[in-house]
Amino acid sequence: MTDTMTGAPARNYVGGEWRDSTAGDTYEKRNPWRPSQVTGVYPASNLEDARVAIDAAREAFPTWSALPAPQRAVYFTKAAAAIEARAEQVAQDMTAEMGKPLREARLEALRAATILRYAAGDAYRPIGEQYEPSLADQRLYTLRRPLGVVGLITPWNFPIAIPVWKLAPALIYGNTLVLKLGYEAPRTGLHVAECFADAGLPAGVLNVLTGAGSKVGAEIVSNPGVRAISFTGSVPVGRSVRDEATARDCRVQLELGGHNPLIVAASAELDRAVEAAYAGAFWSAGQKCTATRRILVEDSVYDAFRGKLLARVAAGKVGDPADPDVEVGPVVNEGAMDDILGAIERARGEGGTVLAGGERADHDGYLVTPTVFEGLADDAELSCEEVFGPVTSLYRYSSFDEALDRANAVRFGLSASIFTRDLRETQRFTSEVQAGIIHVNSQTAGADVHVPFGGVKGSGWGPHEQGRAAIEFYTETVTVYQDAPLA
Ligand code: UN1
Repeated sequence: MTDTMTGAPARNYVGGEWRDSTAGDTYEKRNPWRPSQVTGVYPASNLEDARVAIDAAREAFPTWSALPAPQRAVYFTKAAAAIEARAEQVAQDMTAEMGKPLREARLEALRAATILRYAAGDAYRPIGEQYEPSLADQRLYTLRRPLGVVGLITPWNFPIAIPVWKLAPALIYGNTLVLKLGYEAPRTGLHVAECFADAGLPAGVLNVLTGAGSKVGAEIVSNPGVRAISFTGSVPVGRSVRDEATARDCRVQLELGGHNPLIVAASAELDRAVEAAYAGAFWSAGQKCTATRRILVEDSVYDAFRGKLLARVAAGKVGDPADPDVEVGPVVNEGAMDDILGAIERARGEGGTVLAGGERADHDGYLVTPTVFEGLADDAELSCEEVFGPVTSLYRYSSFDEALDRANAVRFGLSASIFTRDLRETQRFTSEVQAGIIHVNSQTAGADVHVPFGGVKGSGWGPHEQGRAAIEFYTETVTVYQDAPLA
């Protein structure tokens, strides 16, 4: 096994050891901005690797779950400090392996440390409720207990924030786990394993595997030792994980796609709305499930907004994601680029007009230029299906009711945003828009670490993630009737 660009081990972390895949298979990861550059060679883990990792987690569970939570938290604060100390390296590795612009990668690396610090605090929060007993000399209460071994299947697009926002609550409540990293961003996630290893986390509590979801994921889904699975990724894979795992009574949580609307009302602060539209649609090259896919603009300000947005796109800094000024870099790989370019072509065929972008940049990197469509019908593919790239569309509306109906007319419901100064519109939007994450006068993407995150309708399944919501998924509640002995 070779080492990564940064010299850190490129191995699985299982049972407290750095291990190659049992079969010795590897895969090469390349830089999406410089496809000839190999950023690392990683274990192509298989079913057996997943089995060994699950067994290690099972073995570690009794001791870890018996440890008082405040003692578990000590590892979190140490790991958080370790991530902060190497945040710049994490960010640079993230940029090199999956193309997220460095300015966003830096924030994400620090976000991971903040999540760990928040979760450490959960060690001191209640894990049950006390009730009035119906009988004398009785104590009646609930307790939240860990589940056992949990499986985390994570994507490449937030390669440190999402693994950490799943593993932090899982571990603080006393579970042990197997974490499958996104195929396209193994190095970034391995930093987390190294930071916990440096913190002295007991062996087997956290097991981290690289490789393809079709192998590692399949074992996590079918292995009876795994009590719960949290998955973030595509709709078809998520559904098959859910269907297979729930059939064996495994608990499942899914975070899937979105088709997130941004409404710009006549009273909006247009310049702020333009900034939010640009950031929401194009940062991380639109590869966020919270990205802005549709921009609905009220008639009277449509032309003004359109002009300002196109000027902002023209002024945007697009190119090498390692340049800290660059706002939009490449998409993750060639296949993703081809899919996006294919969707753009189909949208043209459906009568859409490209106002900006719409093509591959003149560079070896997999860069699709920030693309704005106009004139697409509400039932066009781009108006309702998630195309995971820097592509958004403008729509004109004439009444608030119409905007809300059209915003809601997709199968997804992850995030939604409105720019308005009108309190009635704000109140109706927050009550009626079908989305789990609602923004007023801010962009559709982004997630604070201490509040719930998750969608409604086709965007998710099971309890939401993060903040106090996470306890729902990673614990089970038992009710205790505790009667005192008679003598
Ligand atoms: C964010 O908007 O900062 O995969 C987080 C995704 C989401 C996370 C979005 N699950 O894009």
